[in-house]
Amino acid sequence: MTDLRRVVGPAGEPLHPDAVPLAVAKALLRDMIFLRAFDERAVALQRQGRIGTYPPYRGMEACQAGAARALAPGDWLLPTYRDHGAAMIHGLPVVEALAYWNGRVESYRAPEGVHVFPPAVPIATQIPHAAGIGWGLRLQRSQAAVLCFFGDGASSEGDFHEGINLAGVVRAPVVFFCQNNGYAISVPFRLQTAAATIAERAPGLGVRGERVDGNDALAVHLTVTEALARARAGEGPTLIEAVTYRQGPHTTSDDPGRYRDPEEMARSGLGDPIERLTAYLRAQGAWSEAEDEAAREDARARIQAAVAELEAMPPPEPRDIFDHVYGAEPAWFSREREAFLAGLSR
Ligand SMILES: Cc1ncc(C[n+]2csc(CCOP(=O)(O)OP(=O)(O)O)c2C)c(N)n1
Ligand SMILES: [Mg+2]
Repeated sequence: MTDLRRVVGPAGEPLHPDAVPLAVAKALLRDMIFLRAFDERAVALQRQGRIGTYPPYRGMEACQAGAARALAPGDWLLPTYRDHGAAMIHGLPVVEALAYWNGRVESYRAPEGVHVFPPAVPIATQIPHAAGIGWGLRLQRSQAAVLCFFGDGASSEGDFHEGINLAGVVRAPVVFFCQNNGYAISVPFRLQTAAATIAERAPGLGVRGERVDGNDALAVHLTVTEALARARAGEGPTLIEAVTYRQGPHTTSDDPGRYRDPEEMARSGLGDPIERLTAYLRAQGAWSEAEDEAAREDARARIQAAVAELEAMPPPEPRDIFDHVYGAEPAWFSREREAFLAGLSR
């Protein structure tokens, strides 16, 4: 189970050129160009003090776009803090992704009609949630499915085993999508588990396991599309391990230079997901310089508009930090709010 499914070779060579239509491949490349531009801009905004701490997904765009583009609009996406790329592909407005990392409570819930859960910051808690959501959808005889993102670090949590095991028992229509990006903050994968892969846990949990090259957007897209189809057909969940590489720091507060060899990415043999798909399409005469420039320009304009919208928002109210903590507020909590507000006006 250590083999990686691939459609595009590490240098962009077409291994299975008929597996995904060219139009889909081009749309995925446009998505990834947008996601990379967003990530770069968000890091710059953090450095300029215009948003808060930010976790970059640089290098993981094939996972985020390839998987999220496999969803139907009515399907549910459960992202982590690093998966706002996938969330934007599934319809989260760009300004909401920025606002979240600016600490705006308004953005802690996706707008009506956007089937994206709030990002899970506690590791792996979204895995049992996904099992429960999937089970509920199955009981309702819904055609919707669930795509649950998590990292390699999450695979060591109890919630990973409990959630996937239950989903298997009730045949919940869930795709458990693990982005194995090599690290959990500074912990390398070799110290995460003595198992060679994450996918090999699947049989023990009673579900199907797949292992895919996570820097190959077409292979990711195919693998997730097939898993979603099985989920909808009542064939139960799939655990997918997408092998990728976190090119940047854990967050903008981290310095990977303290624990990681800069040559390691080259040694991984995964290459860069955008360069790979670009080379693949170029080799087939399907991606011109003009198309590349147009995709970059479109991304710049969308991001610019979102930044302008973010910065036109009125400043947050200090009292907002007390909102959404309790459904039914205990008296001491209300008193704490009053004392806090009285302190502000002194
Ligand atoms: C329950 C819990 N324990 C610890 C943490 C601290 N923490 C934040 S990110 C992280 C690493 C997660 O690694 P991984 O699952 O591989 O995701 P990645 O950051 O690589 O996307 C940890 C341990 C947390 N957020 N939640
Ligand atoms: Mg990780």
